[in-house]
Amino acid sequence: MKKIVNHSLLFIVAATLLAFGTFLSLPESIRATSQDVQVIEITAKKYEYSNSPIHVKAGTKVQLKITAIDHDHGLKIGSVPDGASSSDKAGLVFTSEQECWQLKKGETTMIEFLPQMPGTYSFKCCHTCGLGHKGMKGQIIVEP
Ligand SMILES: [Cu+2]
Repeated sequence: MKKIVNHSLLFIVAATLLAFGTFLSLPESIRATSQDVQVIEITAKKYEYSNSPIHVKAGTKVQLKITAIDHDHGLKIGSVPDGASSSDKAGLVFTSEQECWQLKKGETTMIEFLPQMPGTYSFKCCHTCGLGHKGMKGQIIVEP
């Protein structure tokens, strides 16, 4: 009789662990709520953006907060990954798309977007800021 009790206890424990394991193995996109936001803070200065390349996950909204430290700068980024045609489906969906975001010295500018398609998205400075302006670039890498 005692053996049967032990067996059923073991079964309950195993079933509980199995249920818990199933929950943990659900893809993150199902467990995560749509309220999740990836907040990324970087700086812009002559002639670089900090923390580039910036890694983000597809499917979760991004708030990119950029502070221009030493000078006015800019940021220009396309909505399609590098190598894609500009008429292709957008991989980054901006809350308020702009041709060139102006980054004012000493101010923090927030750029919000939903990364929908994995890939590399290069950006560059679009506000003439000095001799090294043309080389002021960065990358956002959207991971699956
Ligand atoms: Cu510049």
